[in-house]
Amino acid sequence: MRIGITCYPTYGGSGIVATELGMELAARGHDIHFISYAPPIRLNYSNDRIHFHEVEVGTYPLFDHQPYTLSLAVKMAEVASAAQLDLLHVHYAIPHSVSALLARQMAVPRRLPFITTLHGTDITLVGRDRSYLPVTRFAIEQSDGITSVSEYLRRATVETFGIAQPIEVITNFVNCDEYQRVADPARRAEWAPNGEPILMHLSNFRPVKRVTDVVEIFALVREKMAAKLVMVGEGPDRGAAEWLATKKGVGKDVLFLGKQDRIYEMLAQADVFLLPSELESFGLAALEAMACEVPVIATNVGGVPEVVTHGVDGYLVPVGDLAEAARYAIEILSTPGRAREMGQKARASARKRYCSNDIIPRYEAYYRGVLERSS
Ligand code: GMT
Repeated sequence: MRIGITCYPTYGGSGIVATELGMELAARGHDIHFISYAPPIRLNYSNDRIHFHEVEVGTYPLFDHQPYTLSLAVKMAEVASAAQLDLLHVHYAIPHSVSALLARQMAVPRRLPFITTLHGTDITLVGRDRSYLPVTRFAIEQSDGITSVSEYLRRATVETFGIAQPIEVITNFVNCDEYQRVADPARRAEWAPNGEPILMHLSNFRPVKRVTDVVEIFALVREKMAAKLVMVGEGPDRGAAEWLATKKGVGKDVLFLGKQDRIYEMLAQADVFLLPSELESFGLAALEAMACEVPVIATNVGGVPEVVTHGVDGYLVPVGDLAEAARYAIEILSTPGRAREMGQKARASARKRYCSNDIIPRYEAYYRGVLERSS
């Protein structure tokens, strides 16, 4: 198939899922055309079936805000025609599904079906904003196919938007060959020179991630035992987290690495992964940690309970319950063999349900169904 994929190219779960999906599809022989304003962060061009088309947004003094939605629609229609795309697959409804809807109409008489994959905040936060809700609902309803990354998000979409069309749950996935526990003693020694256990967090440091909670939890752990915290990622709340680490007196035990490539190499060195988010429709970073045999302590929100099984491969706590999260971290880290045992169960669970080898064929089958229905 020839597939156009649109996503946010920046540091965020939806862009990462879209990029990994495109690369996996290319490896399976499909031609993939990414259409966005910049190359997605995890994209590599090792396969010549991968193409990138930049959306250029013209500037004009009249515009305070450039109309990206329109430029994207035009580029989608152009690429669809030039590359003879079979379908468009947009990740994150706002505004991508609106652009795809316009592109489909511009492509007439060619049929250009589009699929919208819902990722989370496009429904749970941004999509609820009344300045976006009606147009987002309209574009989702007009989609030729709708998927969501968790059962929770499917339900939330039906409740918030009253969507009547079927929504297929195709979960997020991880490449189980890349994401493995490969020890890197040199890196561990660099982060934890005295053999301290390593707690880790990975996100885009947006308010919804509650990264200051990560630091608070770590400070409680540090009251009881030696440990290090490795913070991977970048975003608006990084400064607040750094300041809090210093204020709590644990600054020298917290490393902020910023954006990183090959994050599986880092996750594989962690002993506990912390994800105390306000909300997660899925929690991709938790899954990536699990595949690397890292037990996860996360908040009991959204789709996270579909991924992490409390007491088996991690622990779930109420949002803001820092003491409970710290208690679980201390239990895991101070009980001999506990981190390894839970970590192995975490990987087993990830392998059983979320390996890309099993999930990508579900997307392929879904595409085929949409094409059959649209012909
Ligand atoms: O988490 C973010 O802030 C980014 C956001 C996105 O759309 O880029 O992530 C959402 O999509 C991810 C991939 O499907 C999910 O794993 C995240 O749980 C979801 N984030 C939220 O629901 C807050």
